[in-house]
Amino acid sequence: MELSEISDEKILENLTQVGKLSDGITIITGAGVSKASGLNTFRGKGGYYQNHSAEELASRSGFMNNPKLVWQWYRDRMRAVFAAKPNQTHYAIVELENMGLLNKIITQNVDGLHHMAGNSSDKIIEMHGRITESHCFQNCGYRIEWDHAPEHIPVECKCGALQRPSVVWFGESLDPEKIEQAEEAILTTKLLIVIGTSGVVYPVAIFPKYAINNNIPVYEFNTEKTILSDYVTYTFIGPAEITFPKFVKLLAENIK
Ligand code: BV8
Ligand code: ZN
Repeated sequence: MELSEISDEKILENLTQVGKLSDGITIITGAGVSKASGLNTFRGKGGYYQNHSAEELASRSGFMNNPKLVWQWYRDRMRAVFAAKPNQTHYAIVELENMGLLNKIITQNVDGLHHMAGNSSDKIIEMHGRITESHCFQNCGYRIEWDHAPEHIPVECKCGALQRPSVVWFGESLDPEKIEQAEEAILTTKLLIVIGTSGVVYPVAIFPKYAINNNIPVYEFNTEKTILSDYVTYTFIGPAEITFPKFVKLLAENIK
């Protein structure tokens, strides 16, 4: 439903004494948050996975099978990330932190735009790593922090093996510490907000269900309904860069 279709009272009813939400809002972000910064999404119309399957592009077997194809994909994305700037959704999340309402951001995005927008690093859990870093595919220990996209691909490691992007691929486990931090954030939050994610990738896809099962209100911001929409408290349909700043403004006006 449109943000405008719901009365302010209704939107705020789950947020009794908004002022008491201090550090009480946890946010899960996905690729839809960075769309307005010129970065593509993975699924749906025009998404990255339209021409090549996720396994071909974002798995160890896909990399071993065709490292050049995978590095081509990551190099294109790195070029776009280095040119990208945060958008109104990122800045509205910084505003939430400045208002003392932000618990954590659990992001699936690897573009670093939450940091660039100005959120504190200790508020950001990058569940799937960072696209601007790479490390040795054979784990020799050599890592690269990139400030530009690589010219020559596939990128070779000093040890003679290949470098690989420091992101989490399908079939790879996430950093257990990050999972623990995220679970802790969900269970201590008073409101979970899910922005710009199709909600299909685990383990992050579990967290909204955790919240629902623990009677924590979940507000979703997306341009369309998702697999989560039937479970969440409200789904605000529209581009998050428009709808989410409006929501934050409503909160700011109601902080007691
Ligand atoms: C793991 C690399 C343990 C990083 C990616 C069967 C059942 C359940 C689970 C599994 C299963 N089989 C396998 C699994 C596990 C698997 C999984 O979840 N598979 C799913 C797909 C079935 N998960 C894993 O393997 C994870 N590891 O579980 O470890 C393990 C170990 C061994 C074996 C099994 C398990 C690892 C997951 C890491 C995936 N990495 N890519 C990179 O290159 O970035 S996938 C990719 O999807 C990205 O990581 C991305 O972060 C993630 C989520 O995508 P979204 O962010 O949601 O983006 P998407 O395009 O899908 O959606 C965008 C949304 O935005 C849309 O809804 C759109 O409407 C909306 N939108 C667009 N514009 C806007 C907008 N919204 C608002 N405003 C706008 N303007
Ligand atoms: Zn190496």
